[in-house]
Amino acid sequence: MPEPQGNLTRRQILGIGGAFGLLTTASLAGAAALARRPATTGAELRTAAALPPPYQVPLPLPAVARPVSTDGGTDRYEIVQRETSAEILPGLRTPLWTYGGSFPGPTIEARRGRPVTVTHRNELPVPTVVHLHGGRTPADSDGYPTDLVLPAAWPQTPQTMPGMDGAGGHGGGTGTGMTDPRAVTSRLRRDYTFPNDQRPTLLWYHDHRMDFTAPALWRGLAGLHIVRDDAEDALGLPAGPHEIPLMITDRAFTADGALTYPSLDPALRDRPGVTEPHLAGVLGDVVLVNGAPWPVHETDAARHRLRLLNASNARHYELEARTEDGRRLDLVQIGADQGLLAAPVTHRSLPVAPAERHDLVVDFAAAPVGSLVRIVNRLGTGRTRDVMAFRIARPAPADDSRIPPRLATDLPDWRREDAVRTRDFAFRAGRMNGGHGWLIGGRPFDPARTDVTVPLGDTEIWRLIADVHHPVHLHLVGFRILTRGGRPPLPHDAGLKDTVSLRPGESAEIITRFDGYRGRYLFHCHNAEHEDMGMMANLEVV
Ligand SMILES: [Cu+2]
Repeated sequence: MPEPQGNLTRRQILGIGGAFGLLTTASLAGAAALARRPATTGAELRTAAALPPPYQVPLPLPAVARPVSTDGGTDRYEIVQRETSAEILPGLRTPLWTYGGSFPGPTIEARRGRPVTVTHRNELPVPTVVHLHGGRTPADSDGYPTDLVLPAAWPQTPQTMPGMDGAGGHGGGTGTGMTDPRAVTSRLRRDYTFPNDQRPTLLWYHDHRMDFTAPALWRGLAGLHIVRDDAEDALGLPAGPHEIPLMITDRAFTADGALTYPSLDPALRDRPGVTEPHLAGVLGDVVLVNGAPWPVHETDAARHRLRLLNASNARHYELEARTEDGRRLDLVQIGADQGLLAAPVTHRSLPVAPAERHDLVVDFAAAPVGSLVRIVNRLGTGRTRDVMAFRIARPAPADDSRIPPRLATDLPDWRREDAVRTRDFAFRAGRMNGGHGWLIGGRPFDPARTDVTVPLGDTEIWRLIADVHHPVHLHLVGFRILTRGGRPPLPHDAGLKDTVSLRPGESAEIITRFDGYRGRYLFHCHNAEHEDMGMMANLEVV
Protein backbone atom coordinates (compact mmCIF):
# COMPACT_ATOMS: atom_id res chain seq x y z
CA MET A 1 0.00 0.00 0.00
CA PRO A 2 1.99 3.02 -1.15
CA GLU A 3 -0.12 5.47 0.78
CA PRO A 4 -3.20 5.63 2.91
CA GLN A 5 -6.17 7.17 1.23
CA GLY A 6 -9.64 6.64 -0.12
CA ASN A 7 -10.99 5.17 3.09
CA LEU A 8 -14.06 7.34 3.28
CA THR A 9 -16.93 5.92 5.20
CA ARG A 10 -20.39 6.74 3.99
CA ARG A 11 -20.85 8.79 7.13
CA GLN A 12 -17.74 10.83 6.40
CA ILE A 13 -18.94 11.44 2.89
CA LEU A 14 -22.31 12.57 4.18
CA GLY A 15 -20.51 14.82 6.60
CA ILE A 16 -18.63 16.44 3.76
CA GLY A 17 -21.86 16.87 1.83
CA GLY A 18 -23.39 18.48 4.86
CA ALA A 19 -20.49 20.86 5.15
CA PHE A 20 -20.82 22.39 1.72
CA GLY A 21 -23.97 20.81 0.39
CA LEU A 22 -22.28 19.83 -2.83
CA LEU A 23 -22.68 16.11 -3.09
CA THR A 24 -25.72 14.71 -4.83
CA THR A 25 -27.13 11.23 -4.30
CA ALA A 26 -25.69 10.03 -7.59
CA SER A 27 -22.21 11.25 -6.79
CA LEU A 28 -22.49 9.77 -3.33
CA ALA A 29 -22.95 6.39 -4.92
CA GLY A 30 -19.83 7.00 -7.02
CA ALA A 31 -17.81 8.13 -4.05
CA ALA A 32 -19.02 5.18 -2.00
CA ALA A 33 -17.97 2.78 -4.77
CA LEU A 34 -14.59 4.45 -4.85
CA ALA A 35 -14.31 4.18 -1.11
CA ARG A 36 -14.65 0.39 -1.31
CA ARG A 37 -11.49 0.18 -3.37
CA PRO A 38 -8.08 -0.49 -1.78
CA ALA A 39 -6.70 2.45 0.13
CA THR A 40 -4.23 3.51 -2.53
CA THR A 41 -3.80 5.96 -5.35
CA GLY A 42 -4.09 3.50 -8.21
CA ALA A 43 -2.22 0.26 -8.50
CA GLU A 44 1.55 0.03 -8.39
CA LEU A 45 3.29 -1.24 -11.51
CA ARG A 46 5.93 -3.93 -11.04
CA THR A 47 9.38 -3.59 -12.59
CA ALA A 48 10.67 -6.71 -14.35
CA ALA A 49 14.29 -5.54 -14.78
CA ALA A 50 17.00 -6.08 -12.19
CA LEU A 51 17.18 -3.07 -9.91
CA PRO A 52 20.33 -1.54 -8.45
CA PRO A 53 20.85 -1.52 -4.69
CA PRO A 54 20.00 1.84 -3.14
CA TYR A 55 22.58 4.63 -2.89
CA GLN A 56 24.94 3.33 -5.59
CA VAL A 57 24.07 5.47 -8.61
CA PRO A 58 25.44 9.03 -8.35
CA LEU A 59 22.84 11.81 -8.20
CA PRO A 60 22.76 13.59 -11.56
CA LEU A 61 22.44 17.37 -11.53
CA PRO A 62 20.39 18.57 -14.50
CA ALA A 63 22.45 20.61 -16.96
CA VAL A 64 21.73 24.34 -17.03
CA ALA A 65 20.42 25.46 -20.43
CA ARG A 66 22.63 27.84 -22.40
CA PRO A 67 20.83 30.75 -24.07
CA VAL A 68 21.32 31.12 -27.81
CA SER A 69 21.01 34.88 -27.36
CA THR A 70 20.83 37.41 -24.52
CA ASP A 71 20.25 40.43 -26.75
CA GLY A 72 17.55 43.03 -26.22
CA GLY A 73 16.94 42.25 -22.56
CA THR A 74 15.58 38.77 -23.26
CA ASP A 75 17.26 35.41 -22.83
CA ARG A 76 16.43 33.15 -25.76
CA TYR A 77 16.60 29.38 -25.64
CA GLU A 78 15.91 26.62 -28.13
CA ILE A 79 14.76 23.24 -26.94
CA VAL A 80 14.16 20.28 -29.24
CA GLN A 81 11.60 17.79 -27.98
CA ARG A 82 12.84 14.44 -29.16
CA GLU A 83 13.04 10.74 -28.54
CA THR A 84 16.23 9.34 -27.14
CA SER A 85 17.34 6.69 -24.70
CA ALA A 86 19.27 6.94 -21.47
CA GLU A 87 20.87 4.57 -19.01
CA ILE A 88 18.57 4.88 -15.99
CA LEU A 89 18.92 1.34 -14.67
CA PRO A 90 22.59 0.23 -14.80
CA GLY A 91 23.38 -1.63 -18.02
CA LEU A 92 20.00 -1.00 -19.72
CA ARG A 93 18.77 1.66 -22.12
CA THR A 94 15.41 3.32 -21.47
CA PRO A 95 13.63 4.97 -24.43
CA LEU A 96 12.42 8.43 -23.39
CA TRP A 97 10.65 11.50 -24.68
CA THR A 98 12.82 14.42 -23.71
CA TYR A 99 13.36 18.14 -23.72
CA GLY A 100 16.76 18.53 -25.32
CA GLY A 101 17.80 14.88 -25.03
CA SER A 102 17.85 14.49 -21.25
CA PHE A 103 15.51 13.63 -18.38
CA PRO A 104 15.05 15.94 -16.56
CA GLY A 105 15.32 18.49 -19.34
CA PRO A 106 17.81 21.35 -19.15
CA THR A 107 17.28 23.75 -16.24
CA ILE A 108 16.41 27.30 -17.20
CA GLU A 109 18.04 29.84 -14.88
CA ALA A 110 16.05 33.08 -14.93
CA ARG A 111 16.27 36.43 -13.17
CA ARG A 112 13.17 38.12 -11.86
CA GLY A 113 11.73 40.56 -14.40
CA ARG A 114 14.04 39.46 -17.21
CA PRO A 115 12.00 37.70 -19.89
CA VAL A 116 12.90 34.30 -21.27
CA THR A 117 11.73 33.09 -24.66
CA VAL A 118 11.97 29.38 -25.34
CA THR A 119 11.51 28.11 -28.87
CA HIS A 120 10.28 24.55 -28.56
CA ARG A 121 10.61 22.35 -31.62
CA ASN A 122 8.48 19.21 -31.61
CA GLU A 123 10.27 16.23 -33.15
CA LEU A 124 8.19 13.73 -31.19
CA PRO A 125 5.57 11.56 -32.90
CA VAL A 126 2.60 13.29 -31.21
CA PRO A 127 1.44 16.87 -30.56
CA THR A 128 2.85 18.58 -27.47
CA VAL A 129 2.09 21.59 -25.30
CA VAL A 130 4.54 23.24 -22.89
CA HIS A 131 3.30 24.64 -19.60
CA LEU A 132 5.52 26.40 -17.07
CA HIS A 133 4.08 25.25 -13.76
CA GLY A 134 3.85 28.14 -11.31
CA GLY A 135 4.72 30.68 -13.96
CA ARG A 136 2.95 34.03 -14.09
CA THR A 137 2.65 33.75 -17.83
CA PRO A 138 0.57 35.51 -20.51
CA ALA A 139 -2.20 33.18 -21.67
CA ASP A 140 -0.77 32.65 -25.16
CA SER A 141 2.41 31.19 -23.62
CA ASP A 142 0.74 29.33 -20.77
CA GLY A 143 0.36 26.08 -22.67
CA TYR A 144 -3.39 25.74 -22.87
CA PRO A 145 -4.03 22.01 -23.44
CA THR A 146 -5.38 22.46 -26.97
CA ASP A 147 -2.73 24.97 -28.11
CA LEU A 148 -0.89 22.11 -29.73
CA VAL A 149 2.47 22.07 -31.42
CA LEU A 150 1.90 19.46 -34.12
CA PRO A 151 4.73 17.26 -35.36
CA ALA A 152 5.63 17.53 -39.02
CA ALA A 153 3.82 14.34 -39.97
CA TRP A 154 0.66 14.75 -37.87
CA PRO A 155 -2.27 14.15 -40.22
CA GLN A 156 -5.01 16.27 -38.68
CA THR A 157 -5.69 19.79 -39.77
CA PRO A 158 -4.64 22.37 -37.17
CA GLN A 159 -8.26 23.09 -36.24
CA THR A 160 -9.07 19.47 -35.51
CA MET A 161 -8.43 18.20 -32.04
CA PRO A 162 -6.48 14.97 -32.24
CA GLY A 163 -8.80 12.19 -31.31
CA MET A 164 -11.73 14.57 -31.09
CA ASP A 165 -13.26 13.62 -34.39
CA GLY A 166 -15.06 10.53 -33.22
CA ALA A 167 -12.03 8.28 -33.54
CA GLY A 168 -11.46 8.42 -29.80
CA GLY A 169 -10.39 11.44 -27.83
CA HIS A 170 -11.92 12.94 -24.77
CA GLY A 171 -14.09 10.37 -23.15
CA GLY A 172 -12.08 7.39 -24.29
CA GLY A 173 -13.49 6.56 -27.66
CA THR A 174 -17.08 7.62 -27.19
CA GLY A 175 -16.70 10.21 -29.90
CA THR A 176 -18.05 13.28 -28.18
CA GLY A 177 -17.05 15.39 -31.14
CA MET A 178 -15.65 17.97 -28.75
CA THR A 179 -13.67 20.67 -30.48
CA ASP A 180 -12.06 23.84 -29.29
CA PRO A 181 -12.62 26.80 -31.61
CA ARG A 182 -10.19 28.92 -29.59
CA ALA A 183 -7.25 26.56 -29.92
CA VAL A 184 -4.16 28.12 -31.44
CA THR A 185 -2.11 25.32 -32.90
CA SER A 186 1.17 25.53 -34.71
CA ARG A 187 3.20 23.12 -36.71
CA LEU A 188 6.63 21.94 -35.59
CA ARG A 189 7.59 24.89 -33.39
CA ARG A 190 6.30 27.55 -31.05
CA ASP A 191 7.84 30.38 -29.07
CA TYR A 192 6.88 30.53 -25.40
CA THR A 193 7.64 33.79 -23.57
CA PHE A 194 7.97 33.84 -19.79
CA PRO A 195 8.26 37.33 -18.25
CA ASN A 196 9.58 35.92 -14.92
CA ASP A 197 7.89 38.91 -13.30
CA GLN A 198 7.21 37.02 -10.08
CA ARG A 199 8.66 36.03 -6.71
CA PRO A 200 11.82 33.95 -7.06
CA THR A 201 11.14 30.22 -6.81
CA LEU A 202 11.56 26.80 -8.37
CA LEU A 203 9.16 26.33 -11.29
CA TRP A 204 8.99 23.40 -13.65
CA TYR A 205 8.00 23.01 -17.26
CA HIS A 206 6.20 19.96 -18.53
CA ASP A 207 3.88 18.69 -21.22
CA HIS A 208 0.20 19.67 -20.82
CA ARG A 209 -1.47 18.18 -23.89
CA MET A 210 -5.16 17.53 -23.43
CA ASP A 211 -5.96 13.91 -22.47
CA PHE A 212 -2.31 12.80 -22.68
CA THR A 213 -0.39 14.79 -20.09
CA ALA A 214 0.20 11.87 -17.75
CA PRO A 215 1.91 9.47 -20.19
CA ALA A 216 3.97 12.32 -21.69
CA LEU A 217 5.23 13.29 -18.24
CA TRP A 218 5.97 9.65 -17.50
CA ARG A 219 8.05 9.36 -20.67
CA GLY A 220 10.25 12.24 -19.56
CA LEU A 221 8.80 15.60 -20.60
CA ALA A 222 9.71 17.63 -17.50
CA GLY A 223 12.40 20.13 -16.60
CA LEU A 224 13.22 22.82 -14.03
CA HIS A 225 13.01 26.60 -14.34
CA ILE A 226 14.45 28.64 -11.48
CA VAL A 227 13.70 32.32 -10.92
CA ARG A 228 16.17 34.26 -8.75
CA ASP A 229 16.58 37.85 -7.63
CA ASP A 230 19.11 40.02 -5.82
CA ALA A 231 17.17 40.09 -2.55
CA GLU A 232 17.16 36.31 -2.29
CA ASP A 233 20.82 36.10 -3.33
CA ALA A 234 21.69 38.49 -0.49
CA LEU A 235 20.18 36.30 2.23
CA GLY A 236 23.25 34.10 2.57
CA LEU A 237 21.38 30.82 2.06
CA PRO A 238 23.46 27.77 1.10
CA ALA A 239 24.50 28.22 -2.54
CA GLY A 240 26.71 26.84 -5.28
CA PRO A 241 27.44 23.15 -4.66
CA HIS A 242 25.34 23.38 -1.49
CA GLU A 243 22.15 24.21 -3.41
CA ILE A 244 20.70 21.11 -5.02
CA PRO A 245 17.50 20.67 -7.05
CA LEU A 246 15.79 17.33 -6.44
CA MET A 247 13.11 16.22 -8.90
CA ILE A 248 11.46 13.15 -7.43
CA THR A 249 9.49 10.76 -9.66
CA ASP A 250 8.44 7.12 -9.62
CA ARG A 251 8.58 4.84 -12.64
CA ALA A 252 8.40 1.15 -13.56
CA PHE A 253 10.44 -0.74 -16.15
CA THR A 254 10.17 -3.79 -18.39
CA ALA A 255 12.87 -6.48 -18.32
CA ASP A 256 14.79 -4.71 -21.11
CA GLY A 257 14.66 -1.32 -19.44
CA ALA A 258 11.73 0.34 -21.21
CA LEU A 259 9.24 2.33 -19.16
CA THR A 260 5.99 0.56 -18.32
CA TYR A 261 2.78 2.59 -18.47
CA PRO A 262 -0.78 1.22 -18.71
CA SER A 263 -1.99 3.41 -21.61
CA LEU A 264 -5.09 2.30 -23.49
CA ASP A 265 -3.32 3.54 -26.63
CA PRO A 266 0.44 2.98 -26.30
CA ALA A 267 1.05 5.29 -29.29
CA LEU A 268 -0.70 8.12 -27.37
CA ARG A 269 -2.51 9.14 -30.52
CA ASP A 270 -6.20 8.42 -30.25
CA ARG A 271 -7.58 6.89 -27.13
CA PRO A 272 -6.62 8.56 -23.85
CA GLY A 273 -6.68 6.95 -20.45
CA VAL A 274 -5.24 4.02 -18.56
CA THR A 275 -6.40 0.50 -17.76
CA GLU A 276 -8.90 0.00 -14.98
CA PRO A 277 -6.54 -0.84 -12.07
CA HIS A 278 -4.78 2.49 -12.63
CA LEU A 279 -7.76 4.85 -12.93
CA ALA A 280 -6.89 6.48 -9.61
CA GLY A 281 -3.31 7.19 -10.66
CA VAL A 282 -0.23 5.37 -11.95
CA LEU A 283 2.44 4.44 -9.42
CA GLY A 284 5.88 3.01 -10.17
CA ASP A 285 7.99 0.86 -7.87
CA VAL A 286 11.27 2.64 -8.65
CA VAL A 287 11.99 6.04 -7.12
CA LEU A 288 14.08 8.32 -9.34
CA VAL A 289 15.69 11.54 -8.21
CA ASN A 290 16.82 13.75 -11.09
CA GLY A 291 16.26 10.69 -13.26
CA ALA A 292 18.45 8.25 -11.28
CA PRO A 293 17.23 5.31 -9.17
CA TRP A 294 17.72 5.79 -5.41
CA PRO A 295 20.85 7.88 -6.03
CA VAL A 296 23.58 8.94 -3.64
CA HIS A 297 25.17 12.38 -3.52
CA GLU A 298 28.62 12.74 -2.02
CA THR A 299 29.10 16.05 -0.26
CA ASP A 300 30.51 17.76 2.81
CA ALA A 301 29.09 18.26 6.29
CA ALA A 302 27.62 21.68 5.57
CA ARG A 303 24.17 23.22 5.43
CA HIS A 304 22.46 22.37 2.13
CA ARG A 305 19.56 24.01 0.36
CA LEU A 306 17.43 21.24 -1.16
CA ARG A 307 14.94 22.45 -3.75
CA LEU A 308 12.45 19.67 -3.83
CA LEU A 309 9.87 18.97 -6.54
CA ASN A 310 7.49 16.04 -6.61
CA ALA A 311 7.16 15.51 -10.37
CA SER A 312 5.50 12.12 -9.95
CA ASN A 313 2.21 11.51 -11.74
CA ALA A 314 0.29 10.34 -8.68
CA ARG A 315 2.60 9.34 -5.84
CA HIS A 316 2.65 11.27 -2.58
CA TYR A 317 5.72 11.19 -0.36
CA GLU A 318 6.31 12.10 3.23
CA LEU A 319 9.99 12.76 3.54
CA GLU A 320 12.40 12.73 6.41
CA ALA A 321 16.21 12.83 6.67
CA ARG A 322 17.63 10.01 8.80
CA THR A 323 21.16 9.52 10.03
CA GLU A 324 22.71 6.06 10.30
CA ASP A 325 22.26 6.13 14.07
CA GLY A 326 18.55 6.67 13.66
CA ARG A 327 18.27 10.40 14.29
CA ARG A 328 15.98 12.58 12.20
CA LEU A 329 17.58 15.78 10.96
CA ASP A 330 15.46 18.93 10.98
CA LEU A 331 13.97 19.90 7.64
CA VAL A 332 13.99 23.68 7.80
CA GLN A 333 11.48 24.90 5.24
CA ILE A 334 12.39 28.30 3.80
CA GLY A 335 10.10 28.36 0.78
CA ALA A 336 6.91 26.95 -0.74
CA ASP A 337 5.64 26.59 -4.31
CA GLN A 338 5.70 30.34 -4.91
CA GLY A 339 8.85 31.40 -3.13
CA LEU A 340 10.27 32.24 0.26
CA LEU A 341 8.25 31.98 3.45
CA ALA A 342 8.10 34.99 5.77
CA ALA A 343 10.11 33.00 8.32
CA PRO A 344 11.58 29.47 8.41
CA VAL A 345 9.38 26.58 9.58
CA THR A 346 11.07 23.50 11.05
CA HIS A 347 9.62 20.07 10.23
CA ARG A 348 10.54 16.56 11.32
CA SER A 349 8.89 15.12 8.23
CA LEU A 350 7.25 16.79 5.28
CA PRO A 351 4.52 15.60 2.91
CA VAL A 352 4.90 16.48 -0.77
CA ALA A 353 2.08 15.96 -3.25
CA PRO A 354 2.44 15.79 -7.03
CA ALA A 355 3.59 19.19 -8.41
CA GLU A 356 4.35 20.69 -4.99
CA ARG A 357 7.76 22.19 -4.27
CA HIS A 358 9.45 22.67 -0.93
CA ASP A 359 12.57 24.76 -0.44
CA LEU A 360 14.47 23.21 2.47
CA VAL A 361 17.70 23.67 4.37
CA VAL A 362 19.22 20.58 6.00
CA ASP A 363 22.38 20.82 8.09
CA PHE A 364 24.61 17.80 7.51
CA ALA A 365 27.02 18.99 10.22
CA ALA A 366 24.99 16.80 12.57
CA ALA A 367 26.01 13.64 10.67
CA PRO A 368 29.41 11.98 11.22
CA VAL A 369 31.91 12.23 8.37
CA GLY A 370 31.80 8.99 6.39
CA SER A 371 28.16 8.28 7.19
CA LEU A 372 25.00 8.30 5.08
CA VAL A 373 22.01 10.54 5.57
CA ARG A 374 19.05 8.81 3.95
CA ILE A 375 16.01 10.65 2.61
CA VAL A 376 13.16 8.30 3.46
CA ASN A 377 9.52 8.22 2.30
CA ARG A 378 7.31 7.38 5.27
CA LEU A 379 4.38 6.62 2.93
CA GLY A 380 6.31 4.06 0.93
CA THR A 381 6.41 0.31 1.26
CA GLY A 382 9.33 -1.94 0.35
CA ARG A 383 11.66 -0.12 -1.97
CA THR A 384 9.47 2.95 -2.30
CA ARG A 385 10.37 3.74 1.30
CA ASP A 386 13.83 4.70 0.02
CA VAL A 387 14.36 7.89 -1.95
CA MET A 388 18.05 8.85 -1.96
CA ALA A 389 21.01 9.43 0.35
CA PHE A 390 23.75 11.94 0.99
CA ARG A 391 27.18 10.53 1.78
CA ILE A 392 28.92 12.95 4.12
CA ALA A 393 32.39 12.46 2.69
CA ARG A 394 34.34 15.22 4.39
CA PRO A 395 34.09 17.96 6.99
CA ALA A 396 32.78 21.24 5.70
CA PRO A 397 35.11 24.09 5.01
CA ALA A 398 34.02 27.03 7.15
CA ASP A 399 30.26 27.15 6.47
CA ASP A 400 29.27 30.80 6.22
CA SER A 401 25.74 30.08 4.99
CA ARG A 402 22.85 31.07 7.21
CA ILE A 403 19.07 30.91 7.57
CA PRO A 404 17.86 34.43 8.36
CA PRO A 405 14.97 34.53 10.86
CA ARG A 406 13.13 36.86 8.45
CA LEU A 407 13.20 35.55 4.91
CA ALA A 408 10.70 37.73 3.05
CA THR A 409 8.42 40.69 3.71
CA ASP A 410 6.55 40.71 0.39
CA LEU A 411 4.04 37.94 0.99
CA PRO A 412 0.49 39.02 0.13
CA ASP A 413 -1.62 39.53 3.23
CA TRP A 414 -5.05 38.98 1.68
CA ARG A 415 -7.69 38.89 4.39
CA ARG A 416 -11.02 37.12 4.28
CA GLU A 417 -12.84 40.45 4.06
CA ASP A 418 -10.86 41.37 0.93
CA ALA A 419 -12.65 38.66 -1.05
CA VAL A 420 -15.42 39.92 -3.31
CA ARG A 421 -16.86 36.43 -3.81
CA THR A 422 -16.57 32.84 -2.67
CA ARG A 423 -16.81 29.81 -4.93
CA ASP A 424 -17.18 26.11 -4.14
CA PHE A 425 -15.58 23.30 -6.11
CA ALA A 426 -15.94 19.60 -5.43
CA PHE A 427 -13.21 17.32 -6.77
CA ARG A 428 -14.54 13.81 -6.98
CA ALA A 429 -15.04 10.68 -9.04
CA GLY A 430 -17.98 10.39 -11.37
CA ARG A 431 -19.22 9.16 -14.71
CA MET A 432 -17.79 10.64 -17.87
CA ASN A 433 -19.06 9.64 -21.30
CA GLY A 434 -20.25 6.30 -20.02
CA GLY A 435 -17.00 5.48 -18.22
CA HIS A 436 -15.02 6.43 -15.15
CA GLY A 437 -14.04 10.06 -14.85
CA TRP A 438 -12.70 12.59 -12.39
CA LEU A 439 -14.87 15.66 -12.19
CA ILE A 440 -14.87 19.21 -10.86
CA GLY A 441 -18.31 20.35 -9.77
CA GLY A 442 -19.78 17.25 -11.36
CA ARG A 443 -18.46 18.03 -14.83
CA PRO A 444 -15.55 16.76 -16.90
CA PHE A 445 -13.24 19.19 -18.67
CA ASP A 446 -14.56 20.82 -21.81
CA PRO A 447 -12.23 23.32 -23.49
CA ALA A 448 -15.20 25.07 -25.07
CA ARG A 449 -16.92 25.83 -21.75
CA THR A 450 -15.90 28.68 -19.46
CA ASP A 451 -16.28 27.48 -15.89
CA VAL A 452 -15.10 30.52 -13.96
CA THR A 453 -14.94 34.16 -15.06
CA VAL A 454 -12.99 36.53 -12.82
CA PRO A 455 -12.43 40.24 -13.41
CA LEU A 456 -8.72 41.06 -13.36
CA GLY A 457 -7.74 42.28 -9.90
CA ASP A 458 -10.55 40.62 -7.95
CA THR A 459 -9.77 38.74 -4.75
CA GLU A 460 -11.71 35.54 -4.19
CA ILE A 461 -11.99 32.71 -1.71
CA TRP A 462 -12.31 29.23 -3.18
CA ARG A 463 -13.63 26.40 -1.04
CA LEU A 464 -12.31 23.11 -2.36
CA ILE A 465 -13.43 19.68 -1.28
CA ALA A 466 -12.11 16.26 -2.25
CA ASP A 467 -13.28 12.65 -2.17
CA VAL A 468 -9.85 11.02 -2.45
CA HIS A 469 -6.44 12.69 -2.52
CA HIS A 470 -6.39 15.56 -5.05
CA PRO A 471 -3.50 18.05 -5.37
CA VAL A 472 -5.33 21.08 -6.79
CA HIS A 473 -3.34 23.51 -8.93
CA LEU A 474 -4.29 26.97 -10.25
CA HIS A 475 -2.54 28.42 -13.24
CA LEU A 476 -1.40 32.11 -13.26
CA VAL A 477 -1.76 32.90 -9.55
CA GLY A 478 -0.31 31.96 -6.22
CA PHE A 479 -2.68 31.60 -3.29
CA ARG A 480 -2.67 31.33 0.45
CA ILE A 481 -4.35 28.53 2.37
CA LEU A 482 -6.85 30.00 4.85
CA THR A 483 -8.21 26.82 6.39
CA ARG A 484 -7.84 23.08 6.02
CA GLY A 485 -10.65 20.81 7.18
CA GLY A 486 -12.28 23.81 8.83
CA ARG A 487 -9.22 24.39 11.01
CA PRO A 488 -6.12 26.55 10.71
CA PRO A 489 -3.71 25.44 7.98
CA LEU A 490 -0.93 22.94 8.67
CA PRO A 491 2.68 24.05 9.20
CA HIS A 492 3.63 23.10 5.61
CA ASP A 493 0.71 25.18 4.23
CA ALA A 494 2.60 28.39 5.03
CA GLY A 495 3.64 30.90 2.41
CA LEU A 496 2.43 31.32 -1.15
CA LYS A 497 1.25 28.16 -2.87
CA ASP A 498 0.12 27.15 -6.34
CA THR A 499 -0.86 23.59 -5.47
CA VAL A 500 -2.83 22.52 -2.40
CA SER A 501 -2.86 18.88 -1.43
CA LEU A 502 -6.41 17.96 -0.43
CA ARG A 503 -6.40 14.77 1.57
CA PRO A 504 -9.20 12.20 1.32
CA GLY A 505 -12.46 13.73 2.45
CA GLU A 506 -10.82 17.05 3.20
CA SER A 507 -11.88 20.59 2.41
CA ALA A 508 -9.69 23.67 2.22
CA GLU A 509 -10.25 27.36 1.71
CA ILE A 510 -7.76 29.29 -0.38
CA ILE A 511 -7.60 33.01 -1.11
CA THR A 512 -6.00 34.74 -4.06
CA ARG A 513 -6.06 37.86 -6.14
CA PHE A 514 -6.40 37.25 -9.86
CA ASP A 515 -3.87 39.61 -11.30
CA GLY A 516 -1.15 39.58 -13.90
CA TYR A 517 -2.82 38.86 -17.22
CA ARG A 518 -6.21 38.47 -18.80
CA GLY A 519 -7.03 35.39 -20.79
CA ARG A 520 -7.88 31.74 -20.66
CA TYR A 521 -6.26 29.74 -17.89
CA LEU A 522 -6.95 26.53 -16.03
CA PHE A 523 -7.29 24.94 -12.68
CA HIS A 524 -7.05 21.21 -12.23
CA CYS A 525 -6.02 18.26 -10.19
CA HIS A 526 -2.31 17.53 -10.56
CA ASN A 527 -2.68 13.84 -10.15
CA ALA A 528 -1.80 13.56 -13.84
CA GLU A 529 -4.14 10.64 -14.50
CA HIS A 530 -7.04 12.50 -12.88
CA GLU A 531 -6.22 15.53 -15.00
CA ASP A 532 -6.33 13.42 -18.18
CA MET A 533 -9.65 11.90 -17.11
CA GLY A 534 -11.57 15.16 -16.87
CA MET A 535 -10.46 16.83 -13.63
CA MET A 536 -9.67 20.20 -15.15
CA ALA A 537 -11.69 23.42 -15.61
CA ASN A 538 -11.40 26.75 -17.37
CA LEU A 539 -10.57 29.96 -15.59
CA GLU A 540 -11.14 33.08 -17.66
CA VAL A 541 -9.59 36.29 -16.37
CA VAL A 542 -11.34 39.26 -17.99
CU1 LIG B 1 -7.12 14.32 -8.40
